[in-house]
Amino acid sequence: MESTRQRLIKILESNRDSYLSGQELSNQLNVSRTAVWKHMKELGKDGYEIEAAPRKGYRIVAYPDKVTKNTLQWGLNTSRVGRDIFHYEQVSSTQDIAHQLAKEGYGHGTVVVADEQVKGKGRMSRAWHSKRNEGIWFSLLLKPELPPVQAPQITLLAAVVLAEAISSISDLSPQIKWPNDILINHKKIAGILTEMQAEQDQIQYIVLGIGINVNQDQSSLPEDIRHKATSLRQESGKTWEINWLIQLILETFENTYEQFIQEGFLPVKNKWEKYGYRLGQEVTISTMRKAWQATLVGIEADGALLTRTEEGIQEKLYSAEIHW
Ligand code: BT5
Repeated sequence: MESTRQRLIKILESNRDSYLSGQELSNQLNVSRTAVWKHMKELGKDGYEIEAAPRKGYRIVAYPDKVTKNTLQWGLNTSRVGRDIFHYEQVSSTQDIAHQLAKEGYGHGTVVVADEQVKGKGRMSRAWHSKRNEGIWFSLLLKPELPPVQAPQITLLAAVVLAEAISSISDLSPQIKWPNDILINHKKIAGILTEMQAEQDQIQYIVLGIGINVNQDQSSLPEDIRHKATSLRQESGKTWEINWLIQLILETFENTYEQFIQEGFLPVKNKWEKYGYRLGQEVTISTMRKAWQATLVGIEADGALLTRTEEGIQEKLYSAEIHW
C-alpha cells in the first residue's frame, strides 16, 4: 500500500507543468487540507522544492539531490529491479542488509542503497571505501534460475552494464579489468562484488554489490589508493547527480539481465569484449599460489578468462588477479 506521501509525490510529478490546489490534492489523497500542507512541509525538509502560489496552488519545481526511496523510484523505468528499495544514510555494508532481506523472503530486484558504508567490502575481505554522498554504493538482490557455475557470468554482466552506462552519458572510455573492475584511464572507478547462496545445482540468490566513485575529488579518495583510483568527477570534470545515475544503472541492468536470461551469455560476452582491458596484451596474472606472465586473449563462452603463455599454451581461468 502506497503511503499518502508517495501518492502525493506521484501526483505532483505527473502535474509538473501545472498547479494543483490544496483542495484538489486533499480530494485526490482523501486527507484534510492541513494534512496536505504538513506533507508539503516534510517534502521541503527532504529537499523537494515546491512552489506554493496564492490562488493557484502547488507545483513541484526541483527534486532533491538527496537519495531517498522516493527519489529513486520516481520515474524509474523498470518492472522488477527497484520495485523494493531500501535506502539508508549509513550502514556497515549494503551487502549484509541485502543478505538479510533475502532471508526474509524479499524478491528479485530488491535494492539496498546507502549514502555511506562504514565497512564497505571488496573481494576476499578487502575494504571498499564508501564515503558519504560521494559515490554510489548499492546491492541488488537477484534470484536467477541458474546453476551456481553461471554466477560469475553475472559479475561480467554487471561490469558490462556499468561500462555501457558510463559510455552512454559521457565521452569517457571505461574498460573492464577481468573480472570485476571498471577502469578509466587505467584507474579504478568502480568495483563489483558478487556473493551467492546456492544449493547443489541451483542458485538460491545472489547479492550483487556495486560501488562507483562519483563525485570525489583527488583529495577525498584515501591516500593509499589515490594513485590507482578515480571518480566520474575527476575524469569528466563535472559533478553528477546520484539519483539519476542509480536509475540509469538499474534500467540498464534490467534490460541487459532480461536479455541474458532469454538469450544466454553470448550477447554479454560480445559487449564485454568491446570493453575488455588489455586484451591482446601481456600482463601479470596471479593466484594464491603463483604469479606469471600471459597474454589476455578474451573471455570464453562461459565467462572464464582465456590466456596464452609465451609458449602458446592457452589456459582458462576462473579466478585470478590481473595486475597492471
Ligand atoms: C571490489 O573488490 O572491487 C568490489 C567492490 C564492491 C563494493 C560494493 S559497494 C556496495 C556493496 N557493499 C559492499 O560492502 N560492497 C559492495 P576488489 O576487487 O577486492 O577491490 C578492492 C580493492 O579496491 C581494495 O583493496 C582497494 O585497493 C581498492 N579500493 C577500495 N576502495 C576503493 C574505491 N572507493 N575506489 C577504487 N578503488 C578502491
